[in-house]
Amino acid sequence: MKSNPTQFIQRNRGFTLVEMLVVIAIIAILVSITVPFVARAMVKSKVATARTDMINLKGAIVSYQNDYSRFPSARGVAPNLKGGDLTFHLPIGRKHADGSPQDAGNWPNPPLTPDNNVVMAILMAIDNGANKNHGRNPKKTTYLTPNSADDAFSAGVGPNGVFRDPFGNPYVISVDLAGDGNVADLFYRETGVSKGASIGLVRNVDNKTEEEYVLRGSVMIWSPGPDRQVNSKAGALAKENTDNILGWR
Ligand SMILES: [Ca+2]
Ligand SMILES: [Ca+2]
Repeated sequence: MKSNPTQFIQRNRGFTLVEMLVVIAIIAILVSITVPFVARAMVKSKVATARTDMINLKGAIVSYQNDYSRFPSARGVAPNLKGGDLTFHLPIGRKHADGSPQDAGNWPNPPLTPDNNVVMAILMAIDNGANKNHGRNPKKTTYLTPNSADDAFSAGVGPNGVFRDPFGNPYVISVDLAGDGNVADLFYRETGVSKGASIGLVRNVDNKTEEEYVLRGSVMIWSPGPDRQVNSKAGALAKENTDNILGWR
């Protein structure tokens, strides 16, 4: 059977310029819808990873405490909270590896806190720093095996032993060094941060001299979240603190 020459020409004429433009426009619209969705999903996934890290890290600290009847800290370390508790790696007064400040509130005379690599060396049974000669973990028990990172920006334990979340924030850790069943964190204890904010903290009624907010428990772990910043002059649920990732919530 012979084919009709007119039909043949019509079937193979290709796309017109207008048809091509319509297709391109549709693809552009689909991409513009999809990209923010994918970006949000990626942030959500990183937050979930940070939460898992915090659960594992807290579990490791509690296991260490059960074995050694102390928290993983340097020998004879002084508490950096008046109530006797200890915070590691407070972002206040610190900068990220790229030089960007971690506190948008610019707290004057920020308190000094040890890096979280003290805790990590002990929990990972690494012969270094506070755990030199395995002094703080003589049984050499490995309590935690996090991923390692090649730089000071990526998720995992970096070259200097600091444990960071998927946004590049070092995990902030506070422990109930005083052993009174409440743990205070140098940032979240602050009235200006936690008063009136529903973030699972309670006023410490044992502190008669000043108002402070604490967690009932022994360990607090948190991170500044996707924006990689905190604001020491804002409430816990405001400004740069809104996206902070709180391991106890
Ligand atoms: Ca305490
Ligand atoms: Ca934040």
